[in-house]
Amino acid sequence: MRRAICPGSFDPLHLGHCAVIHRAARLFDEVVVAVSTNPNKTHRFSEQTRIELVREVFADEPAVVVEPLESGLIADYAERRDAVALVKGLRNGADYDYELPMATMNRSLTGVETVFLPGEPSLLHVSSSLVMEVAALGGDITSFVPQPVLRAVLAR
Ligand code: COD
Repeated sequence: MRRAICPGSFDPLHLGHCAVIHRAARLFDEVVVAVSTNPNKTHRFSEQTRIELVREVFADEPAVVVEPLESGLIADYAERRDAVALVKGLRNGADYDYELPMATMNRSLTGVETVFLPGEPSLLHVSSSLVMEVAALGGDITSFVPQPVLRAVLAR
């Protein structure tokens, strides 16, 4: 079984993330969506809520499992989970410049590969922070987030 890990904070999950996860699920037998919590960062949604939202959105995709990203090196986590690859979505050159050294470092640490998927062209401008800003200022975010996330954002 070829397992991949899609790591992210998903704070909250948006359609740009979803497209990457769906495509990863077609490339690998199992995709672990690993939801990270950075203790030095204030997250908008609790880890539990972020995990539940991803689970709800991918409930019909048996190849997608969702769990918290354990603290420590992501390369070690991938090795513990017996994953052959990390999957990252790329929006632009800045994402690539940021991700490339991490990908190379992770491969030299434990041999885990990183697979980059170019983001969906119509969703390259979508980020969790912009979605939340647009919503906070009264804008319509229905074309950027899945329904369960829309409900959660509007309930805040
Ligand atoms: N289209 C396509 N992809 C997108 C889009 C979009 N519109 N928006 C975001 N993405 C991608 C991101 O590029 C990322 O790959 C993924 O989706 C998740 O995004 P976020 O914003 O939820 O997650 P981040 O950026 O907060 O990242 C959290 C990680 C845990 C992935 C990150 O902190 C990380 O890689 N940490 C590694 C820690 C480590 O082991 N360090 C040592 C490295 S050598």
